[in-house]
Amino acid sequence: MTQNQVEPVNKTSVTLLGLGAMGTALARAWLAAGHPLTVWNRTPARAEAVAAEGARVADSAATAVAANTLIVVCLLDDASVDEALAGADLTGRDLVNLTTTTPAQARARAEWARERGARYLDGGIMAVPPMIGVPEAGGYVFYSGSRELFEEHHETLGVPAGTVHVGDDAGFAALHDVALLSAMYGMFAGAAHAFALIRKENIDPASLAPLLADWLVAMAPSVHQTAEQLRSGDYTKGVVSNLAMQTAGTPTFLNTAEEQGVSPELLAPYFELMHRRLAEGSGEEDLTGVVDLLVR
Ligand code: FVH
Repeated sequence: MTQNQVEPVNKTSVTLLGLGAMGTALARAWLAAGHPLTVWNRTPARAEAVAAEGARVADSAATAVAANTLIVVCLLDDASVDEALAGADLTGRDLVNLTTTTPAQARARAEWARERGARYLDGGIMAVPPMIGVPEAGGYVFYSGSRELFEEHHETLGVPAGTVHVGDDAGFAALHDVALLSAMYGMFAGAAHAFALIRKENIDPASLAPLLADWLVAMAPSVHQTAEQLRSGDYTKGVVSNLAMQTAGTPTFLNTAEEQGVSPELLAPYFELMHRRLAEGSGEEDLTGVVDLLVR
C-alpha cells in the first residue's frame, strides 16, 4: 500500500429481506456505500436489478438469514414477516424490522425474536423510496427496541436515511411513525376539502396550491404550543384564538361548504369535538382539549 492510499474500511455485511419499492431503495443505498449485501425476495425476478449492482441473491429467506448477523426486513406487513421468517434460524441474529406495523405487533415481534435468540430493533420509515440514500432529502427512520443493537449498527443503519432512537419499548417506533402519518392524513384531508371548495369555480387549483402550502407551513409550528399546554395541563396558556371564537366561526365553514356543493364529511367531525369541548365550559382554552376528548 502506498502512502496516499486509504486503508479499506470493513463495512458490515447486511442481509435484506424484501425488494419492493422501499427494499430496493434500501438495497441500492447499502450497495452504493460498499456494504456487502445478501438479498431475498419472494418473487425472485425483483432481485435481478440489485444483483446486477452487486447484491448476492439467496434462494430462500432462511439462507439469507444464515448469511449475516445483521438482518433487515422490509416487507408489506406483519403477516408477510411471519411468512418469510417461518423457516429461518434467528439464533444470534440482530433483527431490524422496517415493515410498517402497529405498536402491538412490533412488541409481539420483539418477544417473538427474543424467544428465537435474536436481538430486535423495530423501525418506522419516515421517507419515500426516492429519499433513501439522499441525505439532503431529510428522510429518517424511527427506531425502538434494543439500544445495544442500535448503537452497534448505528453507522450501517444510518446509510439509507437518518436515525432516531425513540425508546427501548419496541412499539415506540411504530407509534411515532403512525402518529406522524396520522397528522399527515389530517393535512391531506384539509387540503382535499380546500380543493373541493374551489372545484366548480373558475379558479386554477395550481394558483391555490402555493397559498395552501404556505398557509400549512405557517400553521404547523402551533403543535409546539399544543405540546406545551398538554405538558402543563393549562390549555389557556398563550392562547391567541380561543375555542369560543373558533367554534362561533364553524357555521361559516359549513355554510360555505353547502354553498359550494361540498360535503362537510371531512370537516364536521372535528367541529363536533370543538362544540363538545365548548359545552364543557372551555371557551377560553385553545383547541388542545380536543386531544382529551379523543383519548378513550
Ligand atoms: N413505499 C413507501 O412509500 C412507504 C414509505 C414508508 C414505509 N413503507 C413501508 O415499507 C414496507 C415495504 O414497502 P414497499 O414500498 O417496499 O412495498 P411493496 O413495493 O408493496 O413491496 C412489498 C414487499 O413485501 C413482499 N411481500 C408481500 N407479501 C409477502 C409475503 N406473504 N411473504 C413474503 N414477502 C411478501 C413483496 O414481495 P413480492 O410481492 O415482490 O414477492 C415485496 O418485496 C411496508 O411495510 C410499507 O408500509 C413504504
